[in-house]
Amino acid sequence: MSRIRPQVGIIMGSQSDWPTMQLTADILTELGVAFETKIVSAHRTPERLYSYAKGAKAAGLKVIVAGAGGAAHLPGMTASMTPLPVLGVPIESKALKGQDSLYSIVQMPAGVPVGTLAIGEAGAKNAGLLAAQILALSDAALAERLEAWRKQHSADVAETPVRVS
Ligand code: RP5
Repeated sequence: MSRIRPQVGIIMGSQSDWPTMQLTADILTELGVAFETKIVSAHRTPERLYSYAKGAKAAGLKVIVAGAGGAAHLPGMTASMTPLPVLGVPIESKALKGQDSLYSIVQMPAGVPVGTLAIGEAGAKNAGLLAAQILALSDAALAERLEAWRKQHSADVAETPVRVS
């Protein structure tokens, strides 16, 4: 059986990040984009991070989505070791509600960019969409699927609010 080569690498600092990062995986599945998922911690598994980031381009990946919480060094450290675009998802932490994660990811020094998304679920979902949009620049079929997704997304918004109580 032939396996489709993943184009997006979804990495996260911990198993506890998966419920959030699953939303990135879900949107990529919906759009028919091949991806892989790995737990790679900047602090607990630095060697794994080094070999993943250094080998990502040669492995055929085009975009990396990195989710991390707290002292969230994973997206930035990954970006420092790969020429691929890195999208960072700040995980909503318990202590500081993800503000720590956001500030850790967004304040990169000039020269090492990380495309930082919103805290939590919205960020994870948008990271999947943004990764797909990057890939769609050189994939007409994916661009069409994205356009259809957006049309459906708009069509799903009701014009009149419904009373809930
Ligand atoms: C970070 O520490 C992870 O990205 C996670 O968001 C956070 C907490 O990790 P666990 O203690 O739940 O494994 O490295």
